[in-house]
Amino acid sequence: MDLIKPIRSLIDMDTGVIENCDNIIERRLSDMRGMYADRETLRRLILQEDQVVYRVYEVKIPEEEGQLAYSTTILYPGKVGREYFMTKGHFHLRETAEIYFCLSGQGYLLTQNNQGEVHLVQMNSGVLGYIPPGWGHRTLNTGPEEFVFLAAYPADAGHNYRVIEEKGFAGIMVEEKGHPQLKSNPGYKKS
Ligand code: PAN
Ligand code: ZN
Repeated sequence: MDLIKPIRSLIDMDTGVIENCDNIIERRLSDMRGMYADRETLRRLILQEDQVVYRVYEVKIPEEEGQLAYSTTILYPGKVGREYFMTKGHFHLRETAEIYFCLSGQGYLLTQNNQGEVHLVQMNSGVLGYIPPGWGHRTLNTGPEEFVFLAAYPADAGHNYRVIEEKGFAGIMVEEKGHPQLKSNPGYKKS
């Protein structure tokens, strides 16, 4: 294992910005093609303005056993049709757990296991969501402000985006009469 020195990370609880982070990932609407049921609205929104849906601030930690990686995610408010702005979502390559700790805003942690069983965790400031090994995960911003959370996971967990890109999530979150509702995804491809 690399012997690295202890690290001090200063995180702004409102904006999620990690001072002196090593990397910022930016995902725009055009990175979310195929992930929303309302494809036509997504296409129109991309043409209008290819908005940033979320940013991830990362601190560089060696991707090896024993190390703990962490990052913040800032998920902006918005919708594509009736579906809320969300992260792409992924499974980890190794069956490892992860925690999400909400710093500000409100949203949901949507998880799914290999049998297609879906579980929702409602998130607001102070809520910690525990993702057990084997559960795919994505987050959704259902509030009017930025939804900000800290994630921590084994640094050698690896990320698999392909399963969700190809099959989708079994559940989708849509606005109905002003409230978020979990619905089954008509486009979900069971294996
Ligand atoms: C998180 C996510 C982050 C962005 O740090 O990577 O919220 O979501 P996507 O990776 O699905 O685009 C995490 O779960 N890391 O393992
Ligand atoms: Zn993860």
